Amino acid sequence: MICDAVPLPILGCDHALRACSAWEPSIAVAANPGRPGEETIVVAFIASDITSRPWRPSGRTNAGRLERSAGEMNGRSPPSPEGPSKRVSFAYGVRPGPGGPIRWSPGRALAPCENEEMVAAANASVAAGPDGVFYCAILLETHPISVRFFRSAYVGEELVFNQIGAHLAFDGKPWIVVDNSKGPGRGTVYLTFTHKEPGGACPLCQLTRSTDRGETWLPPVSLPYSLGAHTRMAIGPDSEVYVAGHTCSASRCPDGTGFRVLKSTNAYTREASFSEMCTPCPVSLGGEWTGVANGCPNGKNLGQIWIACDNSAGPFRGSLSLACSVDPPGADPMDVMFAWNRGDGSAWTSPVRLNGDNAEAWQWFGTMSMAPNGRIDVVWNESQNASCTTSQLMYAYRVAGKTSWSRPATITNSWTMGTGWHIGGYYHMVSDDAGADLAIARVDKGPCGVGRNVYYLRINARP
Ligand SMILES: [Ca+2]
Ligand SMILES: [Ca+2]
Repeated sequence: MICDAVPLPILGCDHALRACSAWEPSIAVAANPGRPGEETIVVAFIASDITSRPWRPSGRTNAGRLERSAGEMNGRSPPSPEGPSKRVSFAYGVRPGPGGPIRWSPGRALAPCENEEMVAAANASVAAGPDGVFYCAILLETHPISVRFFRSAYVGEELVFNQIGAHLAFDGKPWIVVDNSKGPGRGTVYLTFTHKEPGGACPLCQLTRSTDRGETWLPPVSLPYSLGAHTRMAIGPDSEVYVAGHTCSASRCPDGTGFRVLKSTNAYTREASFSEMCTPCPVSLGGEWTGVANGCPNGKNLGQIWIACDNSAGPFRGSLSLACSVDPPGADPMDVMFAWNRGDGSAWTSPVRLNGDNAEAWQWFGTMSMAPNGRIDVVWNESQNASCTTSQLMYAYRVAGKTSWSRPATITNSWTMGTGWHIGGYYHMVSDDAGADLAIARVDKGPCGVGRNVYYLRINARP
């Protein structure tokens, strides 16, 4: 089973600039309300109009950290004198019906754009609402760092994003989801972000939400624990909101380290309150979350936690699933692990390893999504050699109503990562009952030579 990886068209602000490289994609899919049966797929990503600057390992520091090369900006550093090195752009595809051929179009860059201040944009998060409208949140590396929020509209045949409201004074990677359930919070847009006090060691996770499609935002709620910049959310069938994350290192945070899951039944109201959803706490995924890997295989980020809630009418309705690439005990540096909870307050299952591994290989960028019928899809990059320079994409699934997993399948050919490259912090996948839409980045030959490029893949579920 090898999927075709479709390179996505990338344009700059004025439809004239061709971006040289793109990475860290986010994907969303929605039915087109005006055209029955037709779907729109949006992939937003970081793009650069200049040649990619790979990450450069600076040697083994005691923290294993990597420093960026001169052309790449640290999150709080001023823009480089050559102008913005990064912007957020998008591409969109129209699928006429299930299984139909997708017609891709380049979208205009969202930010920064022509005649704007010289800032860089990073970390796009895109999601679709029940009315077929897409939302996109973007971290802007201004001073101070802020978030912009965009809403889609069709202008003639072209899909565009328009900025809604003022810059949000948030200073960490945003992630958004929309409540597509039939519960009382349907249509609410949720946004998590991290906030770090000046001089503070520990990033705090906050959540805000909009009940008017991004026009206004309710006051942010500070979430318990020091969940870092890698939180993800899931919506339950009755508009419950779940937030999964990982507390930062035990030495820096009073809460200790580990995976946490929080639940709110009233997050769409001003009274939003969250409680723990973990028995025991923290939740075990059979290893440690690892953010830094000494340049192997992806510069620094190796993935993050994903959470999904079963919204099907099946026997597992309301159940929760967690998946993440973690470092298991022993010499093996990374596996993709999964744990499951019935959503009724009972204990999480023991973690399950989804990959096979006879060679202590890296299974990184573990990415999970759940179909409306309850099927769970997980993909990951699997390195095939100790130097981590070559990876291929793997896929496993759990059919609705079952607790056993498929054997892993290879779904792309190998690609060479190369030393020093960084393709962002995650992949992103959206599942439907017939398969999954997946956006990835990898390093290969692009319009300006070897660099980072984004691709779309369709995974068809086994009947
Ligand atoms: Ca290990
Ligand atoms: Ca492994």
